Amino acid sequence: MKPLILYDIPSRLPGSYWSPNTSKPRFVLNYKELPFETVWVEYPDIATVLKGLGLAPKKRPDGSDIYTVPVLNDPNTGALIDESLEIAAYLEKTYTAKPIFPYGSEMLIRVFDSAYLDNAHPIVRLIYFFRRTRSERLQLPWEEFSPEGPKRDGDWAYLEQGFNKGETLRAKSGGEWVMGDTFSYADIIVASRLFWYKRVLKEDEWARISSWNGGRWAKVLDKVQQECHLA
Ligand SMILES: N[C@@H](CCC(=O)N[C@@H](CS)C(=O)NCC(=O)O)C(=O)O
Repeated sequence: MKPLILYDIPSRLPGSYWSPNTSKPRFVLNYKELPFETVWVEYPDIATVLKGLGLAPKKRPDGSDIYTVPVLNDPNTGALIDESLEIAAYLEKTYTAKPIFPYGSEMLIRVFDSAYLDNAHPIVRLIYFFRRTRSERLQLPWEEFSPEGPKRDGDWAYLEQGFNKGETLRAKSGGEWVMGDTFSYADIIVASRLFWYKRVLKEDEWARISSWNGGRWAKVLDKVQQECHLA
């Protein structure tokens, strides 16, 4: 079997990867024990590289073109896929061992993919740190993103509320995973966002998140990383 190719964004952190969207297929590839290589694409080069692969652009809400990673190329089948959820679905259909949509759960997990993040992990300004692109997109000067003081305190409170909602939901699963006793892609969705916080926030900021809900979140991330052989 030829190694699959994952397009991801590099960083200077150990191990390089950090993005929540690209870490989802990375977790799946590792969970399914599929061989793969990474092509690192710097953020400002994403459009050029993906256009070069022959991918069609998607549209931003304002109608302008956007190209996003992750993208997966499978040289064994010729498939070239973007969107983390579609990559997960492709990998599940093509490489059936170690299912990530167990018991016919693909439809439910597709709904969970956006619903959980909207509810339990609101996007907060304090994590938006891509100076140029995010400033342009949100039409906010960088200095006004999350300045220290009442504005940042409000962002933290908003984030904590989201985690509290996540904890209320989690307590209903009846087991250690989202699907009770069965690991699934839903756990990867939860972990990829936690992984992002851990990677991009300052150490004391991640410690603050880790302390919420009885110290739950660092453990959740740890368990998923272990399940995916990434710990
Ligand atoms: N819905 C997409 C979102 C992917 C996404 O937003 N990727 C970001 C990196 S984390 C990106 O490539 N952004 C390019 C840009 O904003 O120009 C997925 O799940 O794959």
